[in-house]
Amino acid sequence: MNTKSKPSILLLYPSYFYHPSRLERDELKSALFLLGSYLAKDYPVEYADLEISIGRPASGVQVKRYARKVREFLEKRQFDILALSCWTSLSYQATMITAKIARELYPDCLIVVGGYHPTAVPEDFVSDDNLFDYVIRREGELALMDIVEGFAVSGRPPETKVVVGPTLYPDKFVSVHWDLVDRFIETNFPDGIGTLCLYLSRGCPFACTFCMESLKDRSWRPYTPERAIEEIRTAIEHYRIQAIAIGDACFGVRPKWRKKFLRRLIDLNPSQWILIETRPEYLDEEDVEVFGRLKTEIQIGLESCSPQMLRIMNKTKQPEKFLDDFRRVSHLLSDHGVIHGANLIFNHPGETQKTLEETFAFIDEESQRSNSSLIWATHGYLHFPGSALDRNQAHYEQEYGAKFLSPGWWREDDNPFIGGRNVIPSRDLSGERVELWQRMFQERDEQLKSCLTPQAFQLAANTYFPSWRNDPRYTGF
Ligand code: B12
Ligand code: SF4
Repeated sequence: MNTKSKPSILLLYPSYFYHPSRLERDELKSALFLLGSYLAKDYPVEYADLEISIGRPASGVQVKRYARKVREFLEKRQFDILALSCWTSLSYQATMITAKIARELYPDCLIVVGGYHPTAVPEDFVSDDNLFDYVIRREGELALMDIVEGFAVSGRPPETKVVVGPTLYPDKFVSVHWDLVDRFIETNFPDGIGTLCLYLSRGCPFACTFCMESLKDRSWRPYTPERAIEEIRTAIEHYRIQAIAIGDACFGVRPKWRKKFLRRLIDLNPSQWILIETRPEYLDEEDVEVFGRLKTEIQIGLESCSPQMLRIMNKTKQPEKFLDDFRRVSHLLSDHGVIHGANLIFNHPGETQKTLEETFAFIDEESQRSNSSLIWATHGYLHFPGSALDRNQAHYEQEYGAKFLSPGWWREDDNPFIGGRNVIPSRDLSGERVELWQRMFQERDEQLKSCLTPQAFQLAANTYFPSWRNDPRYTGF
């Protein structure tokens, strides 16, 4: 039995492998420092992020070097509980390597894992050698606190326990405990943080087929608008930050909440950029006017402009209205000079040439407008275990001829970004035609550039389209 009544916890994000280097690193892993903030009021906690301190290995040799560095890192630490965040399935390889090294070095320590991947596939962490002591599904705060509190009495359980973390309600939401990350930031980001992601609410009432969010509690649970503003204010005061991203799964679901929050945001008048991702039906003219008065960038999870695909994705039951709402909001945002992105997922199972043509017809119509602030952000479909689509794979295979060519891709030693995308969306888009959407998008390069305002063009070149930096209209970062 362990005698420690105040066990120390090492909260660790293990990194992920083969991540495309053009994508920026998240300087602070918000879910992890929220978990840490919850525990730090009662227990000694260290926050660590190996993506930042070691890096993202991108070859077999680099993975070996990564493992060596993890060992050196862990050898220098003292902790009773190692809490690993396998936040996305893409971190599975790094999580397993880190857990194995920790177990070798510290056979008696408690190893806990949580995040979206353990929520979806808990059995990936259950093995005969009981490498992990606890696998926490869904939200982690209450479950982890329970484990930490029980550690003195229970020590390591005889075999791996899978625990469903209870939902955290707003009366238990904690504020960021900045002491937890102060040293980390000073060491790794002496010039300040580019973007800090804050969560002002939890839960999303929707259940899109490709998204993992619906595996957690779907009830929408916000801070009060007053407290939400307080979180932003403290973050801004605490660090030199260029942008605050509101990372909510579904921002501003209740109009009354949204209005109050946005009015208070105007009063706060932050000089930093405020980045918000939401759905088109959750924005109206009044909201857009507020955005126009602040430095805001809005991301809209549109996913497709084909009504049929929106239905297949379960994005909405009324796709025509959804697209109309988007068009209306996008025009308002452009009229107020607010830069906004529309996120699109191409090649979701069920995609065909016809649905691609529908999407591009919509894009063509929108790019007829001049002085637009709308940037199209495109992504190829990435297949995540545990999503509704994954659970109903057979339906997509039979109905559309979809093929999932790398089952269990996250467990392989190869590049998970390739394995996860190794999906044939339909009988119509197999073979070389899998890349049809990229060709169709590329053909529109000039038209997509020329409809933008100079500001939107610069931002698009800096963030999404590196090749646009060779364009004479580009003036630099
Ligand atoms: C905000 C967000 C981001 C932000 C993250 C900002 C930041 N600095 O942390 C940004 C935009 C940068 C981002 C990036 C990416 N994201 Co993202 N993101 C989200 C989003 C929208 C919201 C997450 C949320 O609600 N968090 C609120 C907090 C409170 O909840 P939480 O994160 O789930 O954390 C709780 C639990 O997971 C658990 N937990 C987490 N870690 C641990 C560890 C332990 C020990 C324990 C006990 C518990 C535990 O406890 C936490 C607190 O309750 C989700 C979902 C969505 N709607 O799209 C996707 C989502 C998480 N993202 C996803 C992906 C794939 C990515 C990227 C890989 C995209 C890419 N191609 O680059 C990157 C990876 C970034 C990284 N470093 O790992 C996927 C993950 C799917 C999967 N199974 O892997 C999601 C689920 C979207 C989807 N497709 O379904 N993302
Ligand atoms: S994609 Fe957005 S709207 Fe759909 S379930 Fe996920 S968080 Fe909710």
